[in-house]
Amino acid sequence: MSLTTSTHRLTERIALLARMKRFPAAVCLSLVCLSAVVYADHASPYEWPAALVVQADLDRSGQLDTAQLGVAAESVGLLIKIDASPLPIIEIPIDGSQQFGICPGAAPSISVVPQSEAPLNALGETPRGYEICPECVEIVVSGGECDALHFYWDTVRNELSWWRA
Ligand SMILES: [Ca+2]
Repeated sequence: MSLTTSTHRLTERIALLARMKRFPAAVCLSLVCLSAVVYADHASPYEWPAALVVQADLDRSGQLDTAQLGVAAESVGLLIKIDASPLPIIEIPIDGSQQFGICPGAAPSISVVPQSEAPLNALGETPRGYEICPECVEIVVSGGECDALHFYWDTVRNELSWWRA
């Protein structure tokens, strides 16, 4: 199975799971963590603009982490390095019909924002392992008119997770 095919199937699986109501979003991301392929630099389909890099201490380890957005024709790739160790690239379709996707129509963007009561207000519950503290920040990936995807450090499972409104 090629890298592209493998990743594409994974993306489809994530999208399917994400469409299932009440299915915890974090489970989808766990699948990403378990199954996704880390691209070697030479095999990556993405371009990595220098403007789409942010730094923050996501896991509050005391060491800065990096989040970088790669851009391709039909998807973006989110590469997060926790304390300089890269996690598998998370493929995010540029497709407004998919729950785990961003919309076309505006350049994809990435930013760092404080964690807040936003998920509680939007979802009616606080995602697992989501904390609000002076140092708690999350990564926001957005594009077009869709609600943004928020990636945060799940302090219960000690792994990256995500939510969206
Ligand atoms: Ca860190």
